[in-house]
This record gives sequence, structure tokens and C-alpha cells, in this order.
Amino acid sequence: MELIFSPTSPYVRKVLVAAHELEIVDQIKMTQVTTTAFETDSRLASVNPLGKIPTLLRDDGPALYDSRVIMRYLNERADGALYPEGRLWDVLTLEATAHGISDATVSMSYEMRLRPENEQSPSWIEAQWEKAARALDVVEARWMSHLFGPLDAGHIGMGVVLSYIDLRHDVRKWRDTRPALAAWHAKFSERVSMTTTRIDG
Ligand SMILES: N[C@@H](CCC(=O)N[C@@H](CS)C(=O)NCC(=O)O)C(=O)O
Repeated sequence: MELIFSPTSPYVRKVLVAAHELEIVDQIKMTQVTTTAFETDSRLASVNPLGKIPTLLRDDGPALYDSRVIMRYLNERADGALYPEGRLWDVLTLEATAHGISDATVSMSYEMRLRPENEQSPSWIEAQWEKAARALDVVEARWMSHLFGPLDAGHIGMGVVLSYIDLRHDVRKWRDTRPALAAWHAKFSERVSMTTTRIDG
């Protein structure tokens, strides 16, 4: 399998953390591309019309894209337990919550880093942060017992997006009002899958 990636993407990191946890990372060849919403890498566009990473070229069928699809494929391939039947709807809802926080905070990063200053919209950036902050509050209030349970895809999504917020939006100081989530994230970040996929810049 070949994973088309770029190092700072939280969507890519999610897939890599999953591959480490499923112990199939050695089966994945990594191909780095430089791609942005404004300038799409041409090889990437030829296998994923949306031009987004991660994209997985598998040996047994057409390319797969969207990190959630790739994670599920890897889980099935490794006969893993990231989507346990008994609590599937909770796992998928937590995964979707983490994914939505990624979408909001990546969108903030695009606005601040890709668009010229005179085209940036501070009210758009704040509206996106409000979504992320509201979702983090709900995770703090309702999801901590799930997070402290056995590892699943929802954990990976949350762990990775919190590290992404540290990387790009640390000024938001998300820990200040969410002590339980902060404690969980500190512990989750010690996993080998997280330390070996750490992004520093
Ligand atoms: N829903 C997609 C989102 C992937 C995504 O937006 N990746 C970003 C990098 S962080 C990207 O490829 N951006 C380039 C673009 O939007 O054209 C997933 O989960 O894989």
C-alpha cells in the first residue's frame, strides 16, 4: 500500500496513528507531496479528484480517500478493534466530532496561513473556533468515560486533533477550561503511536 501524505496534516496523522496501533505501518510505503487548496499536486489529483491527503493507493482496488474511510479499511485489513460492534454508534459519533473539530481548525489555519492578509476574515476564523470550542466542551462534559475506556477510532481522532490545536492554535489555550480532557490527552500522547508520529512544525 502507498500513502500519499504531507507531514503536518492531522488527517494523515490519524491514519498513521491507526496504522501503528494496528501494527501494519510496515506495509505502507510513504509518498510525500506538497499540495494546497490553491495548488493541487497533479499525481494526487489523478488518483483522488478532490486532491486531498491522505490518499491510500491499495494493492487490491482503486485508491481510497478520506481519513475515515482509510482508517476503516486498515482496521478491517488488520482485523483490528478500532470500530467495535457493541459501541459502534458512539465510536462513529466521537470520530465525527473529532473530525469536525479538525475541519474547523484546519479551515482556520488555511484562512490565516494561505490567504493574503487583506482577504482574511477574522469573523470567519472566530466562527470556526466557536464550533471547535463548543465541541471540545461537549467532549469534556459527556465523553470522558468513553475516552478512558479501550482504544478505538474516536480516541485516535480526539488525540490527534488536540495535538493539532497545540501545533497551530495554541493561543486558544483549550486546556484552561477542560481539565479532564487535558489529563486524558497528556496520557494519550505518551503512546508510541503518538510519539513516533509527532509533528513539530
Ligand atoms: N475529509 C478529508 C479531509 C482531508 C484534508 O482536507 N486534507 C487537507 C490537508 S490537512 C488537504 O488535503 N488539503 C488540500 C486541499 O484542500 O486541496 C479526510 O478526512 O481525509
